[in-house]
Amino acid sequence: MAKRKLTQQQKRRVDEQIQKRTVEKISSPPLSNNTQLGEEQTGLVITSFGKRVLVESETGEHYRCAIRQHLGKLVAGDQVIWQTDIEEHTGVVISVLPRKHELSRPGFRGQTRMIAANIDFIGIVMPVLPGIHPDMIDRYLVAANQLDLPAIIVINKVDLLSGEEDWEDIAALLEPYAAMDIELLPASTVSNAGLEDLRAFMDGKNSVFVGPSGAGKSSLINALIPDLHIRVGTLSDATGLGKHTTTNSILYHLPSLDPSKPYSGNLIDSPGIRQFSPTPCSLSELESYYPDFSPYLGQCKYNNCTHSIEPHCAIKSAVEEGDIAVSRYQSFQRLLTDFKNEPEH
Ligand SMILES: Nc1nc2c(ncn2[C@@H]2O[C@H](COP(=O)(O)OP(=O)(O)OP(=O)(O)O)[C@@H](O)[C@H]2O)c(=O)[nH]1
Ligand SMILES: [Mg+2]
Ligand SMILES: [Zn+2]
Repeated sequence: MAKRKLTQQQKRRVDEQIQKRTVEKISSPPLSNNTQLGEEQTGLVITSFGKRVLVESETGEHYRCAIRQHLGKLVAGDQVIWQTDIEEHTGVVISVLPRKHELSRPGFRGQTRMIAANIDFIGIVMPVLPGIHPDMIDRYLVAANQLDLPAIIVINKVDLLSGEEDWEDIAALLEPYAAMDIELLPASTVSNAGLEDLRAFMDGKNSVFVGPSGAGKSSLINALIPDLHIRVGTLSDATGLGKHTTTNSILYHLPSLDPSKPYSGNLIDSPGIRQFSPTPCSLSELESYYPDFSPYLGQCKYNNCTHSIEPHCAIKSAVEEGDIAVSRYQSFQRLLTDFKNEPEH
């Protein structure tokens, strides 16, 4: 978008808004002193907005909670200790239980943006239109490997495929994942294809859906959980891409398949992003996250081979022979370059 100069009137309005927010921040009530707070109890973070979180109590009620300053950022899936505050349905989070897993991505100015905590399964959602992005899939797979979490690839919007030929093109892109035994699940919220399998797959797990904006993550969750009405987005006419409808990660309970239990597993909806980056790591660590490279590792001429410009490289030969997919090789090289520009954490 072309840069526009703000008119004097617009500038004044922006200044007024900033001032209003600052006044709101300063005048928001301080945390009550301890005597007014209820008993300490455990809770589950449903979502976080700014400096507050929505916490679900053990009895299933929701409380808007402030967070003790030293705790840092919380995210959907966090287990916390909290106390009720005097105002109805408010509270204060006083500590966070150690996270089993946290999925995050680099944000602005070197900060980390949390996506979800305590998950045990990642659903990478990719739409057949505008297209499957192997590069993004590979980045999420590296993150899943870093966390030692299983991942599946949900190929959404298969109702938009017009015939066998369309599917053949997609199947070719997905070939490397099938060869690595990664579960591929074609789905559609229009024809309901694959939804039963997906639901069965996630039963009893704490899952997160990740993927580009407009992939249909929120739509899938609406389709999987009856009576849920999460806002879903429109797609840009020009590009067919989504418009970043979901802005915060939000946790939903999966209704139980067993009527004696209220729910069976949780599913976190996350905001679509343009490009995901796993945590930077060393060359050898990255190699270990590419299982399709493993038969060829240790066979290059140089033992610190980056498989890019070096002669007699076994990985490059395998790519030339068609034994390693070009897309996998390219995503590996892109990650190496990204990691070089951004040192290890
Ligand atoms: N044809 C078709 N359209 C779908 C399907 N699933 C979702 N859509 C449409 O895709 C658009 C985007 O869906 P969302 O569910 O908002 O996508 P999202 O991944 O949550 O996007 P963000 O929240 O921006 O990350 C909406 O217009 C949906 O109606 C599907 O299976 N088939
Ligand atoms: Mg969404
Ligand atoms: Zn090499």
